[in-house]
Amino acid sequence: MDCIFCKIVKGEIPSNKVLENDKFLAFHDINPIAPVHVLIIPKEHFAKFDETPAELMPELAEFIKNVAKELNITDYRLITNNGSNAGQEVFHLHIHMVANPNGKLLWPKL
Ligand code: IU
Repeated sequence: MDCIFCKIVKGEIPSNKVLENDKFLAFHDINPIAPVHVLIIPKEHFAKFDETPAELMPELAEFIKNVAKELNITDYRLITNNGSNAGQEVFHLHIHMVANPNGKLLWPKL
């Protein structure tokens, strides 16, 4: 499958990794919109949020919390764009984690 995030998972395209386990990967967005902008993805390909099994969500939530710990941030915003009209451009589920460790997060939307 010609999916850029699957290629990142396989290591065929380099990424600036934050955290990884057997099921999930977090890496810095190449085009950050905030001082911290990390993408969190399942290693398995699901095109978007509503195609992702609900059973995966508890583990995904735990992983997201561990990413915040790894980044040493407590305040952050999570966003997933579900579908092109919502702004989704890469069709492999990803959760945006955006934060400003030095103050208020001034970016209202992606
Ligand atoms: P979106 O929710 O699908 O619009 O977000 C896609 C994000 O993936 C966007 O913020 C891009 O900057 C980011 N990205 C990336 O980090 N590395 C890539 O190789 C590609 C996109 I293509």
